[in-house]
Amino acid sequence: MKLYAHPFSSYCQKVLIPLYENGIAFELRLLGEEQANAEQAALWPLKRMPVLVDAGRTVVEATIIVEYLDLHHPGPVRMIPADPRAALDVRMMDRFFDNYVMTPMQKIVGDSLRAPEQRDPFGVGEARALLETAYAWLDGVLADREWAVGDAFSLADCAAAPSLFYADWAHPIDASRANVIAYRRRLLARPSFARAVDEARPFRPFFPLGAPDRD
Ligand SMILES: N[C@@H](CCC(=O)N[C@@H](CS)C(=O)NCC(=O)O)C(=O)O
Repeated sequence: MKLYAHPFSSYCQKVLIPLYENGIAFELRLLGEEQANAEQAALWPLKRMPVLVDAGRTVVEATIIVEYLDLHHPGPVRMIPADPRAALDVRMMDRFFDNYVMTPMQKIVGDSLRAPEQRDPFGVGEARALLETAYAWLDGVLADREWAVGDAFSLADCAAAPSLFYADWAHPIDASRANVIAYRRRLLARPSFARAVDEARPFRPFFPLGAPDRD
């Protein structure tokens, strides 16, 4: 199994978590290297990472890769609950983290990489407002939960970990959102995510907004 990825990428970390949770062996094809880039472009012209190749099959989109791993390489930690009703809750929270935390976080980070005359302050303002609303909603949801959906770690937490990790760097979570802050801390303490974060440490100087001296 080959994973085209970069350790500092949030969507790549999302799939590294289940790989590490279940000790699944894979070869990392490090994007940024010329040969790996060329292979990825041939596999997936949209050139988004991560891309998984397994048994001759190309799998794209982080959520689908996590689902694929759960189906074809199941381990002790199941990312999709067996109960379809619980699975629906997990998929709903996965959509929440991708659409309302990861996307606005990427907007803020991406905008800071643009030339000053190409920046989009209106769009960044919208992204910041969306993150505020997302943090507020999530704070209520997490009042009685250890993980994103109940007591079991799942796909939703794979989405939550890198999105909240970087969102807090791009648009800090206010101290009043104590449940979100505590959840982010629990995610950072989870060995699979802690490993992904550690492997990405050498790349922190490349964070365009300046990585804070913590985490
Ligand atoms: N919807 C995709 C998003 C993947 C994505 O945005 N990946 C970023 C890195 S975190 C990327 O490939 N960026 C390179 C680019 O935009 O050219 C997924 O869930 O896998």
